Amino acid sequence: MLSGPRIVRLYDSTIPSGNAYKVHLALAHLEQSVDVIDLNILAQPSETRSEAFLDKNPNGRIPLAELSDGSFLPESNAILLYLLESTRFVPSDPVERARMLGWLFFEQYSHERFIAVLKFWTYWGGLEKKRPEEVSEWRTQGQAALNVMETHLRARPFFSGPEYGAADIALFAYTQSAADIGLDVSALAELPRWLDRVRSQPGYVPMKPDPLGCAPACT
Ligand SMILES: N[C@@H](CCC(=O)N[C@@H](CS)C(=O)NCC(=O)O)C(=O)O
Repeated sequence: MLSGPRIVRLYDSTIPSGNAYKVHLALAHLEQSVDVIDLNILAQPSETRSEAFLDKNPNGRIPLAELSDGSFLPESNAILLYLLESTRFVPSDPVERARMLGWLFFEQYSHERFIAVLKFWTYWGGLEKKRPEEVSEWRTQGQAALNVMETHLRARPFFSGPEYGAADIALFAYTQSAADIGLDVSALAELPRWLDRVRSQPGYVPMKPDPLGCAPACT
């Protein structure tokens, strides 16, 4: 990690959040621990929308890191990079580092906003409340993101350069649930191998389980 204020607290949610899990997995690899505060994001309104929380993160979302200087750092991939910069989990070669950043941006723009959202509504929100066209768009775009990952993995073992690192952590968080929420991974040979490579990294910790187990969409 760079020299700078330490992360002392992580605002997480009571239900499993892949975005918060990214930070937990990075902390586990670094053998660090922080205080955790779990907020109820299923409450109406979500506890992340209270005035007190919005003062900390005007975007009203977890994960949120609290730093030792009293300031706050939102956005899972920004927290990930802050924790892992200058460690073996971020390439030092400028081009490899930029490519790794590319995968962090891909994760947020082309992957998370479809697969994470589909996962949330499948397990927790009630998919039937959403318009079928919207759900179908999440599935199409989520599947497309998995295909892009598969293509990359045919040539390289990881997304963070030659070694496992920050982009692998970010992409693993929701990709691990793709099959459970009904995305079709049967034609993707490299993706499951990469999931196993991530699970076999020293210090790997699993995400807290979805209490409902396999979602209705995959039965
Ligand atoms: N781009 C953000 C997304 C964060 C996000 O969507 N958080 C969800 C939980 S995974 C949340 O806080 N939802 C509660 C709400 O929107 O009120 C990140 O990567 O950290």
